[in-house]
Amino acid sequence: MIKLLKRWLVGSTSGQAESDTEEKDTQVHVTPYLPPDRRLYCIGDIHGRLDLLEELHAIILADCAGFDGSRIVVYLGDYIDRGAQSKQVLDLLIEQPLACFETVYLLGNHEHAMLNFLKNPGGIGAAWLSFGGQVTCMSYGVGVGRIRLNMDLDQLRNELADKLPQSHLDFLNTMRHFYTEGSYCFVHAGIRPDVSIEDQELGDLLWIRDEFTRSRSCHEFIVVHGHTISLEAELLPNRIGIDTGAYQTGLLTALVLEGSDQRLLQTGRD
Ligand SMILES: [Mn+2]
Repeated sequence: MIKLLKRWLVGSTSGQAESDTEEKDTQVHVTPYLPPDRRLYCIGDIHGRLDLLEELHAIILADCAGFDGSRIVVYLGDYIDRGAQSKQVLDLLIEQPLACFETVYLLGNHEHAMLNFLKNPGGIGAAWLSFGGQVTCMSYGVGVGRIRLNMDLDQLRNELADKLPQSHLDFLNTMRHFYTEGSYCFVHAGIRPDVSIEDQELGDLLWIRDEFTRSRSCHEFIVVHGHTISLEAELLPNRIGIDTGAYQTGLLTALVLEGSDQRLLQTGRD
C-alpha cells in the first residue's frame, strides 16, 4: 500500500519558498487522492449534539443525491460527553445509519475513557467523570442530580453498566483506531510524526495535540483528524483538522473527499 502511494508523491514547497534552505524546499507532500467513482464524507467530533448530527446527516444526504458512485462516511470519534445527548447520538448511529453508505466509526479518547471507567471505576477510569462523563451518565438516566465527588464510584459504574444497552457496548468495543483510504489516513487526534501508522501507540492516536498539529513533516498519508478545536477547519498539506467545537459553537463539520477534491459541509451555514 505504501509503495503504491509513493507513486502519488509529488514535489511541492513547504510554503516558505524563496528564503528557505534547499533542504526545506525538497519537502514533499502526498497528493490528495481517492479511488474513482467514490465519495467519502468524514464527520468531526459530535460530543452529544444530536441536533447537529441530524442536521449534518440531512445536509450530506442532500449533497450526494445525484451522485452515482459508492459512498462512505467516516466518523472521527468523540460522539459522547459535553453535549447533553450522548446516549441519543449513539442510538442514532446504531439504529439509523446513513442509507446506502459504508460506515467507519473511529474511537475517540472520550469513548476510550468511558470504557476504562466501566472496567476500572475506582482507578484510572475515574478521571472520565471530570472531563465529560457525568453528563453522559445523565443521558443514560444514571446519577441524575446526585453525582458527587464522594459518590461511590463502583455503584455509579454498576448503574451505568445496567442502563447501557448491549448494542452500545458492542458498538464502543468494535470502533477502529484508524482507517486509511487512497492517500488519506483518518484518526481521532493525530499521529506521532515520523512513526509509521502501524507502529503508532493508541495513546497518541487518541490524545496527541501540539507535537502533531505543529509538525510540518510530510506524513505517509494526509492525516484527517478531530480532537483539537479550531475555529475554522484546517486544510493543510500534511493534515486536515475538522473539530470545529460543535458542542459549544453549533458548527459540526464534514469533510468531503472525491478524487483529488476536498471541500467542506457544515451545520449552521446557509
Ligand atoms: Mn478528543
